[in-house]
Amino acid sequence: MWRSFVAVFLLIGFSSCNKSEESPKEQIKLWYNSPATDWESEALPIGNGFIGAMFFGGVAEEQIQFSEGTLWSGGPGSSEAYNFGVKKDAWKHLAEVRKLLDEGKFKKAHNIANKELTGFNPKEENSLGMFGTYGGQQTMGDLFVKVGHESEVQNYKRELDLQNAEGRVSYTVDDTSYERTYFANYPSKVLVYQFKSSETTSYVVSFKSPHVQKVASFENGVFKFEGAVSDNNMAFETRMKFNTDGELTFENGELVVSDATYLEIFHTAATEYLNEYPTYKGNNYVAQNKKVFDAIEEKSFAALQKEHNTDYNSLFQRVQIDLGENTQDSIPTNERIANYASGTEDFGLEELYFQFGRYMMISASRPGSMPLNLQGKWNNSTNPPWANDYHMNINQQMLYWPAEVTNLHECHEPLFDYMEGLVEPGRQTAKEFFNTRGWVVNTMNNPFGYTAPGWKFPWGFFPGGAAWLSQHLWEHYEFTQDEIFLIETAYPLMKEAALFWIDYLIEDENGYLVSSPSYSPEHGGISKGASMDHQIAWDLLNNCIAAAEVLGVDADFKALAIQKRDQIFPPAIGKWGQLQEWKEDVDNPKNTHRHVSHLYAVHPGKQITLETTPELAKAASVSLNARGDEGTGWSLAWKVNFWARFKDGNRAYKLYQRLLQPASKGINGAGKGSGTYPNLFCAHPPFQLDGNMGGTAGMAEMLVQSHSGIIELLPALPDAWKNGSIKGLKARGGYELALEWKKGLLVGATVISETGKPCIVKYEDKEIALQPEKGEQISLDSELNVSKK
Ligand code: FUC
Repeated sequence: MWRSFVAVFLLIGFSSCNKSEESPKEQIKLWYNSPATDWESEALPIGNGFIGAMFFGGVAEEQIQFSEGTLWSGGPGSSEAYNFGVKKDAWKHLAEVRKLLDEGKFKKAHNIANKELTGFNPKEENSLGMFGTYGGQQTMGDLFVKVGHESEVQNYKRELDLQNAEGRVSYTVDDTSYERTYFANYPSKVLVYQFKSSETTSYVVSFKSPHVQKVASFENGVFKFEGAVSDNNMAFETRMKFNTDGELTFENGELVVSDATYLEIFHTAATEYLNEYPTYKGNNYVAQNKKVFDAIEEKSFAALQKEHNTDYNSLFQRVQIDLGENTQDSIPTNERIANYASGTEDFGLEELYFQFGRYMMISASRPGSMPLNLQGKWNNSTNPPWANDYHMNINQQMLYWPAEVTNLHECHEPLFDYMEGLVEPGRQTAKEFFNTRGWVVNTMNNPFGYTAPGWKFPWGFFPGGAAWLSQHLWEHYEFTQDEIFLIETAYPLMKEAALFWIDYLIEDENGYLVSSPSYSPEHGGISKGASMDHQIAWDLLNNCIAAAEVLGVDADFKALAIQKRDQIFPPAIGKWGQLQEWKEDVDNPKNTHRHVSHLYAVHPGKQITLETTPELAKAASVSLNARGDEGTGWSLAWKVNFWARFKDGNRAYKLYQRLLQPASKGINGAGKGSGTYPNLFCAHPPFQLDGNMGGTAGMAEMLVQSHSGIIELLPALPDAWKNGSIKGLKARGGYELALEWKKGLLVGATVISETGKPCIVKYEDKEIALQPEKGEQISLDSELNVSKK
């Protein structure tokens, strides 16, 4: 048996083995010595959870583009025909499709499914964008600030400081120095932009929006723009308050500021959107903005900056990472990325990438906000790629992979709020398309309750969406041990998502439960058993069973869930030793498709582990090898996580390095090549934040794993990370960890227990069982002996 316990019962003790606690990295910055010319790959992001803004740092003219997460085209206001994609009684075609699949008539089955089991999207009704009444997330507009000086500058620097969550631009013209500071304050719900100069300067400020202008005014130092999205009439307002020692005049829609040594702009925005089915409107956005501005009436730039820094650092500083000598900080980030690709060792860049993911999470997902979407909250388009929506067949979940393990559990909340809003429309989808109980969502989801399958079967039909999302509920509980959350929020949603699977799975000829019809995400064709569906259903039922046990409720449901879980068609090994993607053994060993859905059981699931199911794990690695080491941004990031779970640190690191490879822009700015843009945005291409988040999570997965119920230290440490430390990562069961390693070996670790539950800590072949008190900190040495009580 691989488990050999060294049981130790402990009292209190504290010592941090982590040197980075005493000497935090001086520089956690992205920086450049020229302004951005391209939004997607060069401009830098700030955000306060609600609003995401990108600044270019232009010298003669600054451009600050922004979008607010709720501003969308499409939905109920865009057409009377909008009905959440639901086709009434579509389920009546299920029996025929299932029969055809049983008879092996896949083409016929596909044709019916593609016609009848896809969502309704009356595109012709819509004038904006390619997604019809489904809509798309919208930019709100751009703020332009013309600066009255020569454009010949010296000492130009543009930076994003992740320690303070501040953007800065600085340069000199002749003997005058210019400095700008930008930050996005969550508690006060404002973005703040400050322009300073050592001599007086003039500015011309204008605002442009692609949306319908209803009212634009300037009164008492406040500019207000009220507008509406043209197709659905969704109303919004953005406000800016100006504070300066110069003179302010408003002419021809522009604000002229003269003789100023400083200009400060306090900026907010809101829309009438409400996450309430079925109308999704009713927020008093004008009153909301007024309240925000009333509350900052007495707050100075410095006070807002301090408030922001305190708020941000209460989250950001929880994790510190040190992967080795950091020698490249003095080189601009774009050059660092290029140098890294040509072999320069740059642990600082890797740390920066890790922390950038956390920065983006804090900047775009805070309680009360919409959840992260494909681009976080950063979108400069009215017709963004994939509608900049909530994609549930990998992307949305990946966006939140780092939330718990990197100690940002509060940032997970917007996803749960959004999920609660999906339940009612998701029940309709379950009823009309599948004739089941429960709630379900498919691949594409907007903020207007679109939970139906997408309008084409191969990419749109994915009933696993709600169950996969439900994993996040359970994980949040596992990491935080928050039983109130489990009782009030997580369990009801999980259970209802499970009801869908209990009803949808059907018995095959051998008595196994299978998902029919099903489609392995975006990788065809139609099947009577896509492995991912089975693994997701297994995971959800398994988590429901665990939740019912923790809560001591629902004995009957628990018994049913156990029976159903164990009857699901199990992961199968196919003819070339691969883990089968479908119940049918038809995997093509030459296929390198980006989705590796049948490995869900390895990550983010836990049905397959090296220790508990070694043969399946081997088969999964055969499949992963066949898929190769290339892929789109998020695909590369997923592979980092897979190899980490296979405890192959060097392979995970290889994929991670591939993720950081410079992504160039193709002709006319179209994306070309996956990897990382100069602004650290992950290129699918185009920019998708999921790859960033998957990369950050993958790094954590290389250093700590706890999915198997054991806290494993350095499970997949690559040879390249010889000496390092990390402090603040979380483990399931309610633990916070610090660890240090030298020459590739653990030097020591600290385990802080938040709840006082016993745990097992593992390093290589050593294990120790700990019984900490609540709040206790236990230090372990390299042999896992307790070194400090
Ligand atoms: C999934 C992927 C695509 C893209 C889209 C947003 O459907 O298959 O590659 O990332 O989401």
